[in-house]
Amino acid sequence: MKNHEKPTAKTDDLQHETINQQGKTFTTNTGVPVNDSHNTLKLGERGPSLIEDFIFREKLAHFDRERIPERVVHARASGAHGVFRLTKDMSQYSSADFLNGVGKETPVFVRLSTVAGFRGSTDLPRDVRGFSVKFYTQQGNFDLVGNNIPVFFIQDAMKFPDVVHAVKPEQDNQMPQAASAHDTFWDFVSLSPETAHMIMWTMSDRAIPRSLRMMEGFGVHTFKLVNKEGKAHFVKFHWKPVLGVHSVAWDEAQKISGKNSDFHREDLWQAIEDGDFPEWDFGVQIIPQEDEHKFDFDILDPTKLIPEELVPVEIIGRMTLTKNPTNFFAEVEQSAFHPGNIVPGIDFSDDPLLQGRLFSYSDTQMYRLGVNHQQLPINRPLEQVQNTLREGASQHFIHKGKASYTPNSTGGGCPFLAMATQGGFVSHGERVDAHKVRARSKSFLDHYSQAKLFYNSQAEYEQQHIKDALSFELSKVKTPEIRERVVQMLTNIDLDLAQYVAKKLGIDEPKEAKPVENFVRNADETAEDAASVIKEPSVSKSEALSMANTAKDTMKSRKIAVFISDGFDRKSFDKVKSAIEKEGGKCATVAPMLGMIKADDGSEIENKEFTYFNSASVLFDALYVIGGEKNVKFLLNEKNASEFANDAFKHCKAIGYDADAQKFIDKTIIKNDEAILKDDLENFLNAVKKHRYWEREKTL
Ligand code: HDE
Repeated sequence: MKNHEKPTAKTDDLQHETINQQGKTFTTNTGVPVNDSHNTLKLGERGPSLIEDFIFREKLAHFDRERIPERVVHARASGAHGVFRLTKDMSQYSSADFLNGVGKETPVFVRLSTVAGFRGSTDLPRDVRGFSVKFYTQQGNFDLVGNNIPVFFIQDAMKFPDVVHAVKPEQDNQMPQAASAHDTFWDFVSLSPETAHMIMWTMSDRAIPRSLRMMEGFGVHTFKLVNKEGKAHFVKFHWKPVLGVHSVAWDEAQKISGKNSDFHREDLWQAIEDGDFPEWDFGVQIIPQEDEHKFDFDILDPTKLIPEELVPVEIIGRMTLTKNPTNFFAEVEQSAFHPGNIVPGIDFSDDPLLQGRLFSYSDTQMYRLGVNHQQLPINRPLEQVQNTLREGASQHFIHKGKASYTPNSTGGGCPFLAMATQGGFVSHGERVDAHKVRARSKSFLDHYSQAKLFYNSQAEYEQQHIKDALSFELSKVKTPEIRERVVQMLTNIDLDLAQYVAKKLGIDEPKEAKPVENFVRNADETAEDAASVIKEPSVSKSEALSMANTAKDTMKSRKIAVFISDGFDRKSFDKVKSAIEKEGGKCATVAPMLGMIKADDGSEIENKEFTYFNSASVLFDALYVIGGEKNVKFLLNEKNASEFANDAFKHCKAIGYDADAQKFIDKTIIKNDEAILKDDLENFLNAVKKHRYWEREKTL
C-alpha cells in the first residue's frame, strides 16, 4: 500500500492474492527454480532447439494465451478502488444493508469506459462513457452498471446487437475506429427515431468529458427499492461529480487523441496518486408505485429521463476513489459487472432494455472469463460463497464432504437457506396478468419530446456545439439519403437545428417538421399512433441538463501551463506558482528543454516534464506567460509556443500574462477578451475556475 492510499475491506481481501517478487528466486509455474530464462536448450550452441525444453515451452505457451476476448462493447477503460459512504438512512425505502445506517461504509470498485472503441483505442472519441460500480456489501455484491448519459439509443434489448454493429467499425473494412461518424451508425439512427433523444446527448459535449472525474453517472433504467415490509418504490440512480461536469472542445478532443490517447486514464491515475481523490455524490429519484402512470412518458422507457423539476434528486451518499489498481489485467480487465447482480432491498423494473441486459452480461462473462469468473479475486464478494455449485473450468475451491445438492442429509442440510427474515433474497411480488406478445408498448411511441427538452435546456454555446457536432458527423457520411433522413428527423426536434445542419451538408433547408416515414414500425401501429409520436415536453427546460449550470468555483484539478525559458522573471514566476498551488491547482512549467532553466536573477529551476516540442495546449486547462526580456524574445521565435497559445485561445481557455510578455500576446492572440488577463492574477484564477470562456467562440 502506498502512503496516500486508503485501504478498504476489499483491498485488504485482495492482499491475499497480491504477489511481491522482491528478493525471490525465479521458478517455473510448477515451482522449479530456473537458472536461465534467456536461452533455449539446443544441441550445441549453434544447433537446433530441443522440444524437451519445458522452461521454453511453458514461457511461450503462456505468452500465446495472454489475451482474453476483449469486451464486445466498453472494451477500453480505467478502474479504481474506493469507498461509498451513506449520508442518509434509506431503511424507509430499502432493506439493502449498504443503504441502512448513516455513516455506513461499503468498499467499491469502479470501471469507467468508452463504448465503441477497441481496448487500445483513444480516451477521447465522441462516445458514451460507461460508469460501472461494484459495491461489496455485507449481503453480497451489488453492481450499478450505468453510463454518463441518463438515456439510451434503443428501447428494447432485441435491438442491441444492431445498434452496436452499426456504431462499431464497418464490417467490410473495419473503419472507422472509435467513432460514430460513419454511414452505418447514422443509417441505423435515421431508421430508428427512438434514438433521437440519445443522439442529442451524444452530439453534446457530454460525449467528450474533460476528465472521468468530471462526468455524471446514471443507472439509466428505473429500478425498485424494496423495504423490510416488502413495499416497493421506483428509483432512478444518479452520480454527481463533486468537481462539476466539464468537457473539452471537439477540436481539442481530436488533438488530445493524437498527443496523449491515455489522457483520461492518466488523469484519473495521477489524481489518485496525488491524493486528490475523485468524488461523486450519490442521488436517487424516488417514485411511489402509485405514481407509475403519472408522467406523460413511460418510466419503463429507457429513452426517457425523469426531469429533476418533476422528481428532485435526493443526495444520500458519497463515493470516493482512494486506490489505483495494483495490476490492470487482474483487476480492471478481469472485473465482471452485471446489472443482474443485485442484493436484497433492490429489484428490477420491467424496462425491456434492462430485462434483456440481465441475460447478456453473465452470458458474455462466461465466454470472456469462464464459468467460475465470480471466484476471481476482483469479483468475489467479501463473505465466503456457500452453495452447491461445483466444478467447471478453473474451480478454485475445495469443497469438503459429499453434499453438492440440496436438500441433503449427508451434509447436515448445509448450507442452510436464508429465510426472508434472515435477509434471504425475495423478489418483489409484483402481479402481472397479460398475454404473451412480441410488441412495443404504445406508451413508448413519443421519441421527440425529451430530445426537444434536452436541446431547449442547453445554453446558446452548447446548442452551437450540438449543431457543429451533427454537421461534423454527417459530413463524414457518404450516402446522401442517410444524411437527408437524419436532417428530416432533426426537424422534429428543432427546425433551426435541422436547417443549420442542412446548410452545412449542402441539402435544401427543410421548411417544416416532418416525421420520418420509412422506419420499421410495430406491426400493429396505426397512423394515429405515428402522429402521436410528435409532441411537446411537459417540462420545457431543465437546469440539470445543461453543463453551463455546473460547479465553476474550484481550482482543484486545474492544470496550468506556465511558459518559461532562460531569463524568465523569477519573482513573477514564484508569485504565479504559489497563487495557483495555494488554491489547489497544478502549475506545470513548459520550457525549451528538460533540466535546469536560468531565471533573470541567476537562480535556476528544474523543468521536469514539459517542453515546447513534447507538449501542447490541449493537455492543460489554462496558460500563463511569464515575462523577462530574454524569455519573451525566445518565445517570439518559438513557433510551438505560438501554436500552443493559439490553441489555448481557440479552445476558450484562460490566458494570463505578465505586462512585459505583451508582444508575445499581440503576436499570437487574435482578440482580447475577459479571459485574457494582463498582470491580473486574481481574475486569471477566477477565469480558470470557470473552466472555459465559451463566449469567446462567437468571436472566432
Ligand atoms: Fe451494456 N453491455 N448492454 N449497457 N454495458 C456490456 O457486458 C448490453 C446498456 C454498460 O465496466 C457487455 O461485460 C445489452 C445500457 C457498461 O465491464 C454486454 C444492452 C447501459 C458496460 C452488454 C446494453 C449499459 C457494459 C459487454 C441492451 C447503461 C461495461 C462486456 C439491452 C445503463 C461494464 C460486458 C464493465 C457492457 C450488453 C445496454 C452499460 C455485451 C444487451 C442501457 C457500463 O454484456
